[in-house]
Amino acid sequence: MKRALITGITGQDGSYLAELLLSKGYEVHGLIRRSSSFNTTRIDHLYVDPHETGARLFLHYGDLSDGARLVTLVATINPDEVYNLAAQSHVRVSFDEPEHTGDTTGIGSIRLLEAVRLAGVECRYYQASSSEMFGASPPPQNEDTLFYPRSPYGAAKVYSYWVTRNYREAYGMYAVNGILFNHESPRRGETFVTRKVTRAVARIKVGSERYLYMGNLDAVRDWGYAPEYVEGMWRMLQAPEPDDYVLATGFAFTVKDFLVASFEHAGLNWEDHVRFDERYLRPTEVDSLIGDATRAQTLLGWKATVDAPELARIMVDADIAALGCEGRSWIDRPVLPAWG
Ligand code: NDP
Ligand code: GDR
Repeated sequence: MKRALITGITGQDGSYLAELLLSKGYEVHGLIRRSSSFNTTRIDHLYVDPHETGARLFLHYGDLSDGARLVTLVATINPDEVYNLAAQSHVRVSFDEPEHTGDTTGIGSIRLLEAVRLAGVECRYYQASSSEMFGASPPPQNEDTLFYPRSPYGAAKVYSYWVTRNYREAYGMYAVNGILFNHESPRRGETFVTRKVTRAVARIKVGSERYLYMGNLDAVRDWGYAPEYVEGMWRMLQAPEPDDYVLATGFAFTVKDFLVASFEHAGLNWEDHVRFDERYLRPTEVDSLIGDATRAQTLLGWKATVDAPELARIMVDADIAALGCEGRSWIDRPVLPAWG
């Protein structure tokens, strides 16, 4: 049985990746942060009491800021695959907390790489790199596009990208960067733009909210569907040789396009409800990200199939369905459609 360690298992991608690896028969170990309230809602439905026979998901307290803990965990778990998904992942927040973002999203990666090296474990390592590294470089962006980050988050991800490549070259580690463009789902964090919109649409639809306050509606993004992207992560670690890959749909939509699609799907007129608030602007914006995933398609056979308008429909439907169950855990909720 293969063993995987996932940092960031309580996040959007971590939860889908854990599901995928469990379905493939892996034993899955996840790093979770100690929190004063429960932070495992996205994975509660996967959890089996470890006292029961057949449990294959195990959670361990730890933090990317604690290097010694990472060494102990990697040495004890002895994983075949390590997926480093943990990060302070919000671009706007990285301007408010630049030092913390650098420590987690940047230095955190080298702590984990060092843990793998010091523990002497033979494993394959995945680094969650980001299209935000391209920043101001014009689209379409691929693996050869110059990095020009526009936020402390983007700069921290560039650092993580290069240390991952450096450990591959310096120590012969099987270490890869997945350069993923925006990917969303009903499990997306509530303060990222797509989920903020679809959650507000649901609330406006049932009359519990009237206005949605937004920042820059002109930004162009290449939005895909998260479950397809975690499949791409796994494929990267199954390739014969380590390499870096872009995952993207190749299609461009503005924030306004996503707004319109979401409101229309719920039978609402967006102009009646959307207001501007400069608080959501960023000191430097990334204007346009459109990915070229040819390498992943050619070498991994990976291709995105869900585009932004379909994503908007999936997420609006899920948020409307979830409104009836607020305050209840994933496991108690009525069964959602397959994508839920
Ligand atoms: P989320 O913000 O949903 O999840 C982030 C995860 O990291 C959470 O599990 C969080 O724990 C954990 N985490 C944060 N700080 C620490 C820390 N100091 N130590 C340990 N764990 C920590 O992100 P996504 O799932 O959307 O993204 C996964 C990764 O992929 C991130 O690295 C992100 O930057 C990157 N990425 C995401 C893209 C996207 O469109 N979603 C695109 C490209 C890259 P907790 O639940 O306790 O907060
Ligand atoms: P992004 O995602 O910055 O691309 O990073 P986000 O959804 O936060 O913003 C996308 C675009 O929407 C504009 N925008 C707003 N954004 C937010 N959050 N809230 C608003 O009210 C709002 N109004 C307009 C933003 O200015 C931006 O242009 C995501 C994260 O998941 C990163 O971790 C990941 O690396 C990148 O995607 C690829």
